[in-house]
Amino acid sequence: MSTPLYLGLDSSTQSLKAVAIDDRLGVVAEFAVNYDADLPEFKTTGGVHRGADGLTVTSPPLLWVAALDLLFARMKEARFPFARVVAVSGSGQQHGSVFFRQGARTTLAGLKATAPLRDQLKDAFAIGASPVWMDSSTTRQCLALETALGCPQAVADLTGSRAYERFTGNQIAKLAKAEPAGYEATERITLVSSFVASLLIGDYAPIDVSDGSGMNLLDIRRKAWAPRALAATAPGLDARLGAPTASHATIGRIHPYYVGRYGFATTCQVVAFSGDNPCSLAGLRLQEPGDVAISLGTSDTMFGALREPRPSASEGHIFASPVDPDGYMAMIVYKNGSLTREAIRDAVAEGSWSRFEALLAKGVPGNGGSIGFYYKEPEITPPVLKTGTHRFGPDGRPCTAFAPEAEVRAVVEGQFLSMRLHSGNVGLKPVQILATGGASANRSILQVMSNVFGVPVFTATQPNSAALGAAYRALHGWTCAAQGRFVPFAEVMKAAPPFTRAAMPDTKANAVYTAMLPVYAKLEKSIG
Ligand code: XUL
Repeated sequence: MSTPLYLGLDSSTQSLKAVAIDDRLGVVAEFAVNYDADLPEFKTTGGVHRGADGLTVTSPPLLWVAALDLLFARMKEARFPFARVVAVSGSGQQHGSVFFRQGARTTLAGLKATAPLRDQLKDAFAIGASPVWMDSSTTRQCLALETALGCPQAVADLTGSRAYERFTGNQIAKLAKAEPAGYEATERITLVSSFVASLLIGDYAPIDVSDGSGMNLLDIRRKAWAPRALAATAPGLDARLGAPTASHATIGRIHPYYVGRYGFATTCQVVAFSGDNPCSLAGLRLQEPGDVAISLGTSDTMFGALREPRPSASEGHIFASPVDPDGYMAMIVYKNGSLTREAIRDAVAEGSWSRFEALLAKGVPGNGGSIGFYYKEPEITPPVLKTGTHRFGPDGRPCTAFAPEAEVRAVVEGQFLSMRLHSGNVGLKPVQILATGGASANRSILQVMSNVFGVPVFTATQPNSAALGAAYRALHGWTCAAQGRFVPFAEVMKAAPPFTRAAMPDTKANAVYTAMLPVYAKLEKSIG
């Protein structure tokens, strides 16, 4: 008999991807649909529509519906063996929401394989424009939630994050007021993740606790909706959200629509979908506290597994873990990542990475006491609205310029010192770091990372970590269901290939950074 396959979908901002793995965790197939290019009739740019106010950002949910059929059609054309898929799970861009109209549940249940999903679901939405994570139009609602619960830290203590504009509760609060008829007609609100899961099972799929932590509505300790947050958000919300589920739960079998149209097996299980960041945590196999990833991309992100939640009003987010019902994950996002490093490279290293590395090698760990803060973009961590560069000499006094080698070292060291400082504040204590994203190809940058944190740094080469994580989670959920118990994620991941070691810490350099950290923290405060 042919071996079983596990399918992971990733409904991201710009595309829908699929990654299939076998039971030895090898990737056997990858497919993608790009929204702008492949479904131009929805007229999206980067998968979204931007409002005239510059703050509102939405996507049509019917686009995500059409993309699912297109993706499966492409897979069918390529003779993808749907019949071998024993479990599917998925990832969705976090925070986005879909408003199903009354009666949509019946429509979902009655899907017919003879017509495309988009024809059958065109009237299923009470609100036609789904807010997505890029939306920042809900500052008023955020303030209202923080006032209702007491203060930003009180919201963080309860829900894992202070009130953020993109978080779903605040988006719902806005729409309930702005589109009362639409809200009134709404039977179920899903996240993007549980929306795609709903399409697959032909029923309203529950929101999993991990993606649900990005709503400012979930009590992250009880892993249930927080009544006080619901009450401060919109009337009748509890019934519209349905009960949240554990992330590894099997939520149903695939609907006959997919059996008839694409050849899935009737027994194919659907495991709860989750958010893209939680799925990336799974894709990078970060399951033990101390397992941390740093993604060096356009914006830098640091996330990792945690035992105890320690939410902060000014630093990042705490989500329930997607792979461990007793665990948590922390995520810290930086706006100034690669673009800022590149700006320094262009300014002092003639636009060349090898020149940049040579300059970095010229200096010493700790930069002789010179410290720089480079806010090319308004920064998220710590919150700094005013862009600009702040340089401090070894005496702690501001200075206007550094020599090229000090400038290069200051930007790299500063970014990692900031990560060490702020991740420490939310309880992340790296034991090892997995570096991903474009800039992780740069060995000298990884060496500084290793020295600042004092831990080994590894690299992961598999792109699409969210889709891969969804496939891993399909296998994990399926294994738990098959064994009738919670099987630790690590046990299921045993066959995965090891990551490549890229840097080992230099103890002396690490001691220099440890001594530098309080100085860095003080200077950061002075400019914030
Ligand atoms: C996380 C966030 C984004 C989205 C889209 O809080 O807003 O990372 O998940 O990728």
